[in-house]
Amino acid sequence: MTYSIPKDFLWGGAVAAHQLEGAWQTDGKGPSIADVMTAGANGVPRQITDGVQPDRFYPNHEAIDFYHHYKEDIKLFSEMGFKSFRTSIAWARIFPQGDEDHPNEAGLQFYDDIFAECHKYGIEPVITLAHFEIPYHLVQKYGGWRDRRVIDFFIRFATTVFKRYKNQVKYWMTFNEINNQTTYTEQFLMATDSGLVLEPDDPKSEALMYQAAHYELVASALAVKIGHEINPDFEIGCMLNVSPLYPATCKPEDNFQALKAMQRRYWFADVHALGCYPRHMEAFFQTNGFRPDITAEDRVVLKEGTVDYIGFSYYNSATVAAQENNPEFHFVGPEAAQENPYLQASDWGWPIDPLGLRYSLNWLADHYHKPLMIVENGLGAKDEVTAEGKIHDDYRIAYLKAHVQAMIDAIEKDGVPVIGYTPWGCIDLVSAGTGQMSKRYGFIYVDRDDKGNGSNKRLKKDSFYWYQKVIATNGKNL
Ligand code: BGP
Repeated sequence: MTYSIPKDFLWGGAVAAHQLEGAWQTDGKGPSIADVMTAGANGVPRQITDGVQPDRFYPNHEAIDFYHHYKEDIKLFSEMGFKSFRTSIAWARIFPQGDEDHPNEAGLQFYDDIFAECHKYGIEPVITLAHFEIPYHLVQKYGGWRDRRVIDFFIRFATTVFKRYKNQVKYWMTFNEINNQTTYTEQFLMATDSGLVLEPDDPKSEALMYQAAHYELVASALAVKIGHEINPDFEIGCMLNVSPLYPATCKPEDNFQALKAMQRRYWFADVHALGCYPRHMEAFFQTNGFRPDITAEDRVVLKEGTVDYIGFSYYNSATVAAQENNPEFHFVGPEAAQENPYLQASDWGWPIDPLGLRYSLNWLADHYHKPLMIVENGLGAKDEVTAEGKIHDDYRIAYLKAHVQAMIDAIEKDGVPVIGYTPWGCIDLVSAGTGQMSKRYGFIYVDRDDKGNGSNKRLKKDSFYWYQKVIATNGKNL
């Protein structure tokens, strides 16, 4: 057995429907939760408005208009040598309201066209079913994932697309960064994941988040089971946001805090990959008086629908310390993070830690014994276009180079089974966190600003040529 990058490694790039497609009302699409999210500005976070307000700006409505540029964009991906392209299907294109009986044919046709275009260049689509999107009608009428009936609507959607794209798509993922949704404190982020529009200081919020997460986990397991019945060759994974949690010091209390924080961040993977809740979470529900509706049938479903692989995003690590006055408080969200003096951070304060990627790959391989796919990684940065129309993004190349090297070390030196690498925002798109265009990740620059002005012209950055070389040499030439 040799440990090296496999010949059929899925080098590619990743995006999500609402962050690039635009065309929010085209060909029968219904509004999704992303369509009522404003852009953030000058430290003011994004907001969820009550429906679309005529005087507000909604960056996802037009995004980078991939809906009308997809041929040009997929051609550029093929020029870089992509073997895979990760995107999501906008649920509200297929079921505009979410709870109707019949799908929207024009929405289905759009993804037929996307997948055909990918296959024309030998690019394997990797598809997320729910990437921070739920039809807005399901949020208004049912309160999002707090309602068990949403499982049925999701399964109708998943079954429809599994059958339709049975021969076009092999790799699927159920819910994007599912583990982030019980850690958010910002209203819009909780809403994008689960369609729960919660007030952060509502005492019921936390219990509701766990309830919604449980329904999503059941929906995910059911989807895995049904997907395998429709096509036994499907590879259906979960998707986690991974950010290893380091102790701030070697003090036992800080180490214990880091251990608890890892448990609290990654228990979703236990449910997805091992088919049951870990004991520490059952105990956590008990201690906190949460009584989520988890039936005996649900537990059977979770066991029967374990995932084939673990997809995950990796951007940074985080550091935690025990709270002296509150030893049983365990870090779950960014509010308890400590600064790590050994790491530099991005312009948005995300610590840059390539070794943390190797750490995460090892940790996930040890715990779950499943193939792993890095489905997001990258540096959000402000880019400048020179008078000659060039973008010299050496900072992005440096970030990606170090992370690809860490991945190669994990494969070659640690024997971790990694099947693909799809860096985030392979073409500039609307940032999920800020709603702005100026936090750019792409190999391809898009001429569009934070207010939605610009020609939408695509330009190749220096990183475009760098990544082309990496793929052509299967990671040998970084
Ligand atoms: C992940 C999401 C993506 C993406 C990325 C970068 O959490 O899955 O949708 O947006 O992070 O985050 P941001 O856009 O906030 O920089």
